[in-house]
Amino acid sequence: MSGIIAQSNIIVIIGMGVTGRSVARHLRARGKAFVWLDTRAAPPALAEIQQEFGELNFELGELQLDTLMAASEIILSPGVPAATPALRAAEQAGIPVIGDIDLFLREAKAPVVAITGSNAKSTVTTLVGEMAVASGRQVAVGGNLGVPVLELLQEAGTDLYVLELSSFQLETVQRLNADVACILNISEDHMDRYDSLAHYHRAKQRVYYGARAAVYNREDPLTAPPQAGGVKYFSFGLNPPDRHGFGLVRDRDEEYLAFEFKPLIAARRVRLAGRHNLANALAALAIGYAAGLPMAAMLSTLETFAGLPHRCQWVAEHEGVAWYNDSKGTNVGATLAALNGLQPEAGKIVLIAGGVGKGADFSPLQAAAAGLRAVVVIGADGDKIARVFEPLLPVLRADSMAAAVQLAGQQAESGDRVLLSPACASFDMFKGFEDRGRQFEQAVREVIA
Ligand code: UMA
Ligand code: ADP
Repeated sequence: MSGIIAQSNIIVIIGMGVTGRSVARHLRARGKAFVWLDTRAAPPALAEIQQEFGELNFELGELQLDTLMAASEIILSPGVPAATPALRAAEQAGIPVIGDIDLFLREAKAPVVAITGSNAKSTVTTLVGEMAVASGRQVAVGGNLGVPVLELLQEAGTDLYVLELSSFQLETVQRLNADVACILNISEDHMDRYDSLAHYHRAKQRVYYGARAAVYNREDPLTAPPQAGGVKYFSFGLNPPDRHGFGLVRDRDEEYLAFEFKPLIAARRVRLAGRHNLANALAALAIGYAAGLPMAAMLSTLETFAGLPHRCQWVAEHEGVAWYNDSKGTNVGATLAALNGLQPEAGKIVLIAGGVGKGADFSPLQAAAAGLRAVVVIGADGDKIARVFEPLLPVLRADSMAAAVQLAGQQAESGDRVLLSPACASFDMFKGFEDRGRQFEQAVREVIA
């Protein structure tokens, strides 16, 4: 009898990445027993994990239904799809499949601001966090941008959580009940995991479930929240605002960020560069306003926040050519935003793109061709991007970042900009987007030396 009770209390953790480790620490601190699974035969962190956790009950490789069926609860890492057949079977048999976000919500004592979208999540999440700090709040910032949410519970005295959530994390959330929830934008991404844009969109929409206030992008209908009684709605967009809206207005020759037609701050005083970042600034204002942050502190943050590295970051200028690192541009929508954000004159940008395309359709990139002088492609899906531009522009192929930067430098003329914005993930050639961005910056330094 006692054996049966012990078995039914065992929690299964799936994934030995950053999330899985935070879940294991969380459960261990609460004296809970767990079995730890990873679908890979040799997860890269296994040795470190064994050192940290000592004797471990773990299984590697294909998920075994018997193990899943013995669990009281399965805590799934975001990198493993909930649609995996063994997980589906366990769920259908009544075993809850949840993620680290649900575990976090069980213990979080402060209001949660939840931000998702295909692009600009990290920028807006960090900016809202900075606005909260400037407002004197005890804010904890984390989620998909790096610090797993369970680690945030250790920060004593927190009175506001600001979380970046990915569609993968939202898949397992039942009801988020955020104080403020926002979808920034939706464009195709992760098409190797979702069978359609509609499927991806459904995962993103879960951010609004149970929210007290919803913030959405007026110019992107897919971000619109479901209409529910009692929910407060706020919008943002680069067009003039309406009621409960943040947007841009013009007064004489000056453009302003505005709330309901009331100018708040001149656009040129926003430190972030590029029009796409004005949309991000407006989104952060709307989210902060919905969360009750004071306007003055939010506006002064916009004057000082310079953005995150690897997002349209200026790297150097040499012989009239400016070099930009947008390594975080990992899908087509991001690269289009970066190209438009730099407001190119015709034919004055050399683009470096390519990597792991995640099943994307690259043809929308053609819309930016007029602004480009040449394209240098790299990586596994570089050829797919080459085919989009080849009839229109010079396209060159490179097999390393150093070679790509060399070729781009040869193509660029004084007054041009060279932009690394790959529209792809990086794992074919680099450890991640940061590694890709650093290698780009290093290669630029060598080329201009
Ligand atoms: N994996 C397996 N089998 C397993 C477990 C993982 O093959 O059993 C693979 C996954 O397919 C993936 C990798 O291992 O390729 C890591 O997966 P994970 O779920 O263990 O990831 P974590 O290390 O826990 O990191 C996750 C987020 N990663 C993913 O969702 C893939 C991190 O976002 C996030 O910072 C972290 O949790 C903390 O919340 C990264 C990311 O790429 C930056 N996110 C995607 C994006 O932004 O587009 C969604
Ligand atoms: P995420 O966390 O969603 O990946 P980031 O803030 O890291 O978002 O930005 C990723 C990339 O998205 C940037 O490098 C840029 O190319 C692009 N981007 C930034 N702002 C926007 C926007 N408002 N709309 C579309 N793309 C954007």
